[in-house]
Amino acid sequence: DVQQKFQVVFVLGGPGSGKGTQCTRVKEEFGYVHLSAGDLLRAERNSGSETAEMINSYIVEGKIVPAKVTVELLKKAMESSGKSKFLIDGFPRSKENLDVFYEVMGDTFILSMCLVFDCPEEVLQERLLNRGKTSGRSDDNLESIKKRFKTFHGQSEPVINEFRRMGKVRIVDSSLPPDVVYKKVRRLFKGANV
Ligand code: UP5
Ligand code: MG
Repeated sequence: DVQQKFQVVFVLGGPGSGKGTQCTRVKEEFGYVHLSAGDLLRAERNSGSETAEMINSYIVEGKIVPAKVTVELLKKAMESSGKSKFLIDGFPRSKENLDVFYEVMGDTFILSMCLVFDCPEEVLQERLLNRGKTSGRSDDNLESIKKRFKTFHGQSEPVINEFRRMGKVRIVDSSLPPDVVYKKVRRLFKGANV
């Protein structure tokens, strides 16, 4: 029964493309639960669990944490929320991520759409370096940023292409100011009837 399944929107796009910023607004207006895979991983790292050090080394290197770890965190967060509509931000960012998600979640979810933010790399780099002055994020430095871009092109873009073939992708230009970007985003959520 459709009613009882999780409704999932995957939110993808390059590092600094505005996934978190836009998800916050969608959450407020449309009542979704916002789950940032990166935030969940950073929280897990900070918890000092046995995987903490491993997670941190992947993040600093801009590499993708083994899917099992991320999917378990997402699954736990989805189940414990008691809610049914989710924005999954920054995931899946590799074929392995996607495969393991399907494996673990089975047919408990329906993919509503995959929202993709598109923005030139120079703009992203400037945003991230700027944020790095205050964010405290261990990957907001030029060296890590370059590695994040490389991983995005090599591993995440192929997944976006797969969603495109499935007819699930909605692309939004996120180089414009946040308010302008959100005007386009909200139209997708109104239209998608999700
Ligand atoms: N900003 C936002 N929108 C703007 C706009 N329209 N105009 C001007 N400025 C704008 O925004 C980034 C910055 O830009 C902010 O300062 C913002 O004010 C400004 P934000 O909304 O934070 O963008 P976002 O796309 O969320 O950027 P983020 O840095 O979070 O993206 P990443 O994809 O790089 O980071 P994430 O947290 O998803 O992942 C980090 C790492 O975790 C990965 O590199 C990887 O190592 C690991 N990871 C996994 O291994 N697996 C996962 O599934 C997920 C993460
Ligand atoms: Mg983010």
